[in-house]
Amino acid sequence: MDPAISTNTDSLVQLVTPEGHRTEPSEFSDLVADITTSKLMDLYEDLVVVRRIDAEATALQRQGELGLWAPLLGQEAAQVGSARALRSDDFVFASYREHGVAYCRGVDPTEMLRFWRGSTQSGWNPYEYNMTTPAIIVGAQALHATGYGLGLKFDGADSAAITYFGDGATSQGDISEAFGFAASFGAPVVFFCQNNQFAISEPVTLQTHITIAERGRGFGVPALRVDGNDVLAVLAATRTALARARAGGGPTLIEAVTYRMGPHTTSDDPTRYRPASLDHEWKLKDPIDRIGLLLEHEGAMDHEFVQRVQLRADETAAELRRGCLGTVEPTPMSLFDNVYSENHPLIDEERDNYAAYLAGFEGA
Ligand SMILES: Cc1ncc(C[n+]2csc(CCOP(=O)(O)OP(=O)(O)O)c2C)c(N)n1
Ligand SMILES: [Mg+2]
Repeated sequence: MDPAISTNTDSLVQLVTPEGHRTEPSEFSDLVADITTSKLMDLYEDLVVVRRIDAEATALQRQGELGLWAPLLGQEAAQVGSARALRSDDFVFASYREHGVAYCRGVDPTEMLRFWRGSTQSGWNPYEYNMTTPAIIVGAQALHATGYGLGLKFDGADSAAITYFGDGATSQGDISEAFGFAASFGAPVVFFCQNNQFAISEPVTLQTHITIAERGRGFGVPALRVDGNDVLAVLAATRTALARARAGGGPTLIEAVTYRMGPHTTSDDPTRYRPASLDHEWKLKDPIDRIGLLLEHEGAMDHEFVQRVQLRADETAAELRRGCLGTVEPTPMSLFDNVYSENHPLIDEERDNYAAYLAGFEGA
């Protein structure tokens, strides 16, 4: 691209370098001054446990126990850092990849899997965790968050909505509409974009010639670019955006620059479109390694702590596997339940037809 027309001048907010060193103090580091060593250790544990949940779910899919899984490998810091900035009364509108956010909201890992196993049409009860179930329609959830945010404003509530979507989603009309609407009406929404560099096989460089942050600004949404593999920077950026929303300042877009280290889903083979050199480049920016190194530099990475985290990850993975294998599958006929709150002639007809179809297998 011609540098003369490039407006890509945004720098990244970073508080911890990939080598595990803190950057110079800044307004952002002030925002996480309360993160003591022990709180940093908790964040590290979150990152490790979330990666383990993801690895176990990927393995379950490979073993035929799940129909599909959308791995988050590499995006742990973006998810944990943002989710740990939220209050329980904030509402999360997620895409299909936010297992780390769901974990931080308290969703039971086995509850996360049921959707991917095809054992439920949706997932958990959104009101139990103030988090929606996975949205497959790319970008749609940003509109839902905007509408919810406006509702909060009308109610005079001081909570906020946050919506997660990818880099590719910013090419969808839904995201543009959500940006425009939220900016015009001052909706208390945090637009959290995980720019993981790819939309399936499409690189972000093809999606946009300006930064994603600038896409938001074009609609009047103030935007921040943050190192998405730096859990502290993400926490600081999300805190700022939430504070703005709560104070009546309207929406903020956070572009968390990260990398999807694995495939788009378990049905995808990234070696078909992604050079190994790019994987290698990003491996050096691993979100878990850098906090591990920081803790090591600060003398907190002792044997006891490492063991504790390992045990927690192992226990969570074992529980998830037990829960998945122990799923009580719904009966085929339950497919027709809860479509409408009352009987509906079309559903009644389809139910009868399907029962007759199933009866055809009896004695076969
Ligand atoms: C409206 C719509 N169009 C296309 C798809 C198919 N699709 C599923 S995921 C995806 C790519 C999304 O990429 P991105 O927004 O970067 O999110 P990521 O998967 O990288 O987290 C596409 C095109 C869809 N689910 N919904
Ligand atoms: Mg993407």
